Amino acid sequence: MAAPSRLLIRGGRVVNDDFSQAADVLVEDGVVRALGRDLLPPGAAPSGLRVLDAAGKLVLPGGIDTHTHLQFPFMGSRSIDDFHQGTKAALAGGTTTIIDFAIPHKGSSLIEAFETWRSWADPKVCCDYSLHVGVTWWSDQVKEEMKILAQDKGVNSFKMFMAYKDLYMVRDVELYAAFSWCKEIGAIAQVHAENGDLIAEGAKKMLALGITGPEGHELCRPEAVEAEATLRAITIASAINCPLYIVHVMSKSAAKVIADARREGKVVYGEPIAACLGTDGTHYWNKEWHHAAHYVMGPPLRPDPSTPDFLMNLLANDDLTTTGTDNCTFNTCQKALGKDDFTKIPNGVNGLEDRMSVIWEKGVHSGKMDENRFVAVTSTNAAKIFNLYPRKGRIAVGSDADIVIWDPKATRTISAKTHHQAVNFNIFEGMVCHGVPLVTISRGKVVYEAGVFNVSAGDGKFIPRKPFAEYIYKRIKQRDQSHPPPILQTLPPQFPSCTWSSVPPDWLTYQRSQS
Ligand code: URQ
Ligand code: ZN
Ligand code: ZN
Repeated sequence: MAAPSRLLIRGGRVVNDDFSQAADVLVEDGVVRALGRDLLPPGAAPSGLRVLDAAGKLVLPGGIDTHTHLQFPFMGSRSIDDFHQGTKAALAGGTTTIIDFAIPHKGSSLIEAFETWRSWADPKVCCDYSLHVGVTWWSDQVKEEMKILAQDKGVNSFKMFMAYKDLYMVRDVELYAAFSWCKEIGAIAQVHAENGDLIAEGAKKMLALGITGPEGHELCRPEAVEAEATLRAITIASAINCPLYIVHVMSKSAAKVIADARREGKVVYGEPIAACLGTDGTHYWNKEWHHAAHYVMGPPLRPDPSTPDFLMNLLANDDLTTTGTDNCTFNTCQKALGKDDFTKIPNGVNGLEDRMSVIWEKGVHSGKMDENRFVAVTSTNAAKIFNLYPRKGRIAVGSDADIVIWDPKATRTISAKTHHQAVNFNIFEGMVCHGVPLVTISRGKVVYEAGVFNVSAGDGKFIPRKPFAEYIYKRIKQRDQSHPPPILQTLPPQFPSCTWSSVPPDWLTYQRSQS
């Protein structure tokens, strides 16, 4: 029997980031057609219309996971959750859009990487997806390809790595050039903020001391290594008035740097992930090697047990803005690549299926944030920053019908024994969470209901994102007009009429020669 093309979600409380209302939601041809009380007269049952009872439940915009790595070739392996099973698990957890990363090796084409990831994802995704692209080296070719990706391929976010020395890491002068170019093409600059040189030296020191276990992973890159790079990235970006997005904010120190910058008026966003909001780095000292190894990711989870609570408080008060998962999962046998040397443990943890429930439990059920803030941090803010709004991130007439019927009172116990992800470990094992998705709807189709999937590989679509997201660039453009970035104010005389991006990177050398 053909699935009904129309849905009526009746009797629920519709929750958007700005307000909640008792309302029915009428869905047709994949989009929200109407929102209001008693949309269907009692007793009426038009053909082709399926009625979903949401009485006593919440009706939320589908979650947007801003940070995943499905079937990612990394550290001598490939992450075990692929674009099929990983996106099914996302739907089971109430996430209806993911943003993954196409990451080229140093010296190789960004566009080729983008096309490769598209070829992996398009035939397999069960939910909608988009792609950030990594900038792992710098040249005129990289500049040209970023412009093409932004103008023609629907990429408006580029991630620069300050860590992974010799693999992905770029230097400050390249960050400076890449940030400048992101601004020129209307993209948002993302950074992995850790000092890669200090990590390399720290790792050598740990191994020389005979510390080869997972605890060495955190010991070699303490919070200060993350906080220093966070401040450095913010300093470079704000000197040129480029919007900045710090991915996987894992520590109190880095979060404080971001909070201070935002309070100074800088355009910077911080993305904590489910892992650091729900658990901590004390697991690195677990006596079971495999248990400790499954928490290894970069930046590491922090052993300070007050970290999740602290980060959730900053997320609740808008010092931190979005949430992702950095889902990059490896089975125990894959993690064992590093059994004698922690630097060889493939980095990455799970979170894709559990993000929404973990944040509801630790954020809303705890009383730190309300339901509207929950929607903001799990969906709407990401949609606005990455220029998906209001197609995604809101329940409104004309928006995609990406909707979750959410039971705020029900609980579920997280376990690798019952999760839908491929990975054989769950960093939230045993956690009891209030906040359970009962029904997930993806572009108007009921794809997950009462634990049963109704979705096929390839049902998800790639969602292109245009540059110059208004949410960001309205402010940036106004700032450029009303008070240009400090670095432009002190431009040397021979650059009288240059535009920002034509300032050559060696201008820094010039400045030094003048001082
Ligand atoms: O750094 C990242 O975000 C990628 C390479 C995944 N690995 C990780 O541990 N975060
Ligand atoms: Zn990273
Ligand atoms: Zn990542």
